[in-house]
Amino acid sequence: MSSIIVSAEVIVTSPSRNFVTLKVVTDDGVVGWGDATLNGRELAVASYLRDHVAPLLVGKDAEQIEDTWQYLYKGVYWRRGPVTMAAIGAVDLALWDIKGKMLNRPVYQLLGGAVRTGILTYTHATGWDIPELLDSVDAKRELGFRAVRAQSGVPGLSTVYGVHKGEPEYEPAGRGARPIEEVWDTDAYLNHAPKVFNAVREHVGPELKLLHDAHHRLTPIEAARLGKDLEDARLFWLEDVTPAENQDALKYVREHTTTPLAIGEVFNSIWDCKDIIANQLIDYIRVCPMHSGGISHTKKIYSFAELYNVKGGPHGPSDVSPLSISASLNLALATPNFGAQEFMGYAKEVSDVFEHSYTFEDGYMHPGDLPGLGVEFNEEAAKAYPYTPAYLPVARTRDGAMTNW
Ligand code: KDG
Ligand code: MG
Repeated sequence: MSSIIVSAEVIVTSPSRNFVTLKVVTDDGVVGWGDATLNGRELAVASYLRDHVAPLLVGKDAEQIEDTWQYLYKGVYWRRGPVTMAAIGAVDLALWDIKGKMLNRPVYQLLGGAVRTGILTYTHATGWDIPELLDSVDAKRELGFRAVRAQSGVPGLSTVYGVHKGEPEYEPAGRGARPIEEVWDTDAYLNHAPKVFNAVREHVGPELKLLHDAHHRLTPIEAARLGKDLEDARLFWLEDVTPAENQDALKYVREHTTTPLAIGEVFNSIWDCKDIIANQLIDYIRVCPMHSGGISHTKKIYSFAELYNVKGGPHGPSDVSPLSISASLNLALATPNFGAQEFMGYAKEVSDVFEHSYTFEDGYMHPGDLPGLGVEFNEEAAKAYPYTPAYLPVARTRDGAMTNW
């Protein structure tokens, strides 16, 4: 069987939100799909792939996944960064999809086979006030989730990351030519969050795994205080307590709290997280396989993390496509040091365009047993949803200064 790449095409579509998809075809007609969605900067990755990567792929052997990875990483000279690594990630996903289809095996079998029967999965609960949040947590438990991320409104703020505005699923990116501006108040948040989590823990009892995302907004000492104040609620993890670029910041947080820490959804490579892993400053590494160079590179990050008792806890927002979710699940199923997969779910139109084989049952996801990644992109259905500009919000403190959203 021959596997020479004859075409690589980029498709941007917007079934409820924007997704960038890479289609790679071999001379034997095997089609591999990769996700390349970078929320709010979709067209940058689309151009990178279309203008600079696709022409290099044509003529290469699709079976040489690692060599292609090295070619695109080392060959670019300008290494790393979200755009480059998402583009390499998309190629990597497509090539694993092709290899699985050629060998008639799901990707997790090619990664060493399953080490567990299912993947613990958490989803999001949101509420403007505590009663609304408790209802939302109950609704997620009724769906079967054993792990739930809770985000609540903050008194005095009219918008808060993670709290929805009426739509069934939380979607922060707003369609339009400019990002919306939000106001943020750290003191109000820090005063309120412990009350929220004490109420949630009291309501759900000891077993439900609870998570929370501080979304990069705190200084190290504020983060340490939050970690301490949430200890009674026994979180599964507290996420992104400080901005991720400063890996040393977590040293101060770690010294003050036993609340488990997770970070890394904005990391793109092992170089971004090697120190916090080796210094055991986190418990879960949040890299999304597509954003961090694909299955091939994320597997290396997980293996490195295994040495230090750090587990995978990948980013799985609705702003990466089901192809990324499936890649993540295939890798998770074959990874011994794995914690939990994030899964927000999608609007109905997304499933029309991305036909997927992964399943959720009783708190656990499974990638399914179709050959490859188990997700087929429906090109006809996608045509009904043209790209629409959309941006993540930006945030300012009460005095008008820009802050982290
Ligand atoms: O595009 C940005 C979102 O993916 C991010 O805000 C979601 O923090 C997030 C999470 O943990 O899902
Ligand atoms: Mg997050």
